[in-house]
Amino acid sequence: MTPDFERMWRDLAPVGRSGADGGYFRQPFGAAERECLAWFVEQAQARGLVVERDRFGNHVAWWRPDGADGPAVLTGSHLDSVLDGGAYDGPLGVVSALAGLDVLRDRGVTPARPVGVGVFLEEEGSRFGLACLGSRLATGATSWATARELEDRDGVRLEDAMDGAAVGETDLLAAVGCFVELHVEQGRDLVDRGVPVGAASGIWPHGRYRFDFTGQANHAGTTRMEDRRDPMLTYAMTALAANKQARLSGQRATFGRLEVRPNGTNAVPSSVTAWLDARADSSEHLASLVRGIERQAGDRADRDGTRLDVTSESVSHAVRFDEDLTRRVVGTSGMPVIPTGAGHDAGVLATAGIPTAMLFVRNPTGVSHSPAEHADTADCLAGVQALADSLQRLVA
Ligand code: HGY
Ligand code: MN
Ligand code: MN
Repeated sequence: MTPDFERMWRDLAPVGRSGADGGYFRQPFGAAERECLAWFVEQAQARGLVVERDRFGNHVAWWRPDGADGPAVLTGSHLDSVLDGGAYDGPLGVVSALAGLDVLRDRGVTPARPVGVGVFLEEEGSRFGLACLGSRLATGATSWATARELEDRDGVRLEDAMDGAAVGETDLLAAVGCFVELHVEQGRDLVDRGVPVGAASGIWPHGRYRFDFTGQANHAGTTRMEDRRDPMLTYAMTALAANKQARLSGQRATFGRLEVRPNGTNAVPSSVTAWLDARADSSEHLASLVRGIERQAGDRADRDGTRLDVTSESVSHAVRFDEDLTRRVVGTSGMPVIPTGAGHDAGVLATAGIPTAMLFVRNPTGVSHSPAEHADTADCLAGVQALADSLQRLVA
């Protein structure tokens, strides 16, 4: 079977997309993501792969040729998206993995080890707030007791959102010896180097922190400025402080999500909740960045007569990918090995002790978590070949 990457890509592209060139909305246990998973199962079964699912909704499609044994080689990625996301973040790794197996078959390769194509649940954490939720559950990094209580923006608990009927007990990763995830690059490193494919050296530590600013609701017209306890003001100064702290220290800080109560035009808000996404090139720098932002937010809250509460919702530690595995993935390709500030399931599996490596495909826009995210077909096909080359070395 020829690597029909382009047909698979065309089939998947419209699912969960708003309009012909809009962004994607593929939230876990939502209609679009369910449709993507059904598509994945169909593609896997068309290739004679055996699809297994764990109790959380993670899937692995297994290729177990007769006689294949020993630690399995896993590849794959995720199918969920951020709100109004791009087409490639996640799905490129899944489609390329299926196409990569087609290439191996085309080359007459019969793996000596089992080969799996994985699809992890809620990698973005954009519904339940915890990044890489599925792979954290699959590796035990997060317990089910903790995760089941997570709620989405409508107060729906994770346990209630899951279609319990399909809940199984499979420990999908028990037999996995290594994991190679292909992903669209979320930046311009490969573009600036003029190369289509690269490998990852590691992932920056990063975290998500909920800032609750509580003030006093009041009338927008009759309340003098000096009499206000306005949480929106404290939030606004905190957002500016976070931006300045990140710039000065060469790190990353983003407030991209905000909830205002009661969110009325003619009322001083009673409270504002804002989520900080902070990333840094080391755990120490991350901790000091967040501490600095918290301190400035607290000082401002004292001045504004508002109250500040900060909750750490999701922390991902620094990841260095397995150097020996990365060497085998790179082979004689000469591809560059580059760091990333984006989190991935590969980071969770690496942290769980599974030797892990990543391949990146050039993104000419350098933009991600946006409909502008892109990868040229030629580069995607180069990624498929690079993944097939890596897998071929690993399954021998
Ligand atoms: O947020 C991230 O870094 C990843 O795209 N989930
Ligand atoms: Mn991703
Ligand atoms: Mn992402």
